[in-house]
Amino acid sequence: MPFTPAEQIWMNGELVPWDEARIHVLTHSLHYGTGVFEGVRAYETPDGPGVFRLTDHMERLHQSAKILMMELPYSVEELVEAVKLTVRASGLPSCYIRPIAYYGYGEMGLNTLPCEVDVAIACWPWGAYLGDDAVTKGVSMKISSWTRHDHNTMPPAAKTTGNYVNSSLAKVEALKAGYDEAIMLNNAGWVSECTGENIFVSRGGRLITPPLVAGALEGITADSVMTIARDLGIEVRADHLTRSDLYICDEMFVCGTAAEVSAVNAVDDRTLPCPGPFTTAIAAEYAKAVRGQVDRYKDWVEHVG
Ligand code: PPE
Repeated sequence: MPFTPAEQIWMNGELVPWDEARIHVLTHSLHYGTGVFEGVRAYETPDGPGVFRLTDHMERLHQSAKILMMELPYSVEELVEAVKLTVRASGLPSCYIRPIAYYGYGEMGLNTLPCEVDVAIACWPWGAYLGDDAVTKGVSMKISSWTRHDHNTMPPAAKTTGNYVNSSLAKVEALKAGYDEAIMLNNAGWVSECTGENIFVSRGGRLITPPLVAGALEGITADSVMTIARDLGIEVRADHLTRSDLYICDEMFVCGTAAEVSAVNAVDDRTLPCPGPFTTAIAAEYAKAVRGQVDRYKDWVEHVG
């Protein structure tokens, strides 16, 4: 990831120089994948950087921690303030923000209950996640040979670091095979999500996205997209999708904080119309909403002050 770092990273309540934000090699979560994290974006606005749905992201971090029985040492409000401080201190007009909570140094073994919880927040400029052409030309997808983990193995509702082994396996497989991104099916064969995005398809004039029971993360971007779509007069519903539904859909897009709204031009080499009309309209409205340019969505943007 070639990036220009911010000067400082927030660690356990203090801003420390970027190069000094280090952890011990026996950090518990490094060994067992037991960290929880978020991905958030701040956008440039006339009133300074605005963080998109920051409180919702910090609430989800708390929910991930709760599923893991991890006690976060900071409240949602304190984390919101810490993110704002980190972005302000970076001086960056826009950036990607990575809050992470993890079991630190001092204990080993699978019992996490005695472990100290450390929290860090970093930010850096991060461009188009699936490539600069993702909105206009679209990206290609491969149905992964890897199955999405399910609710009784690695709960998808918890954004744990360990969950992303599954995503990395699928992502690397797709890239090595010449595709841009992977789609994962769950154990029952239903479409769940991509390695780092939720999925939407259009068929018969309405948008369909897999339900959370299919193993998708409850995406904050997906929630914003559903609101935007409905406000644009587009019907949206959650329903199970098969891989064939993806091959024959009228259009498809994926969305996430990092990927924003990215069009899909093919699934397993079956070409799709791209970008479709819903994708174009929703991507344009989303791009305005995150920058505080749409009155009805102004509350989604939390300025860093
Ligand atoms: N599913 C997965 C598996 C996922 O990782 C993300 C976000 C989403 C759906 C969309 O969630 P939301 O951001 O709330 O709309 N993926 C994050 C991590 C990307 C990374 O490479 O790291 C992100 O987009 O920040």
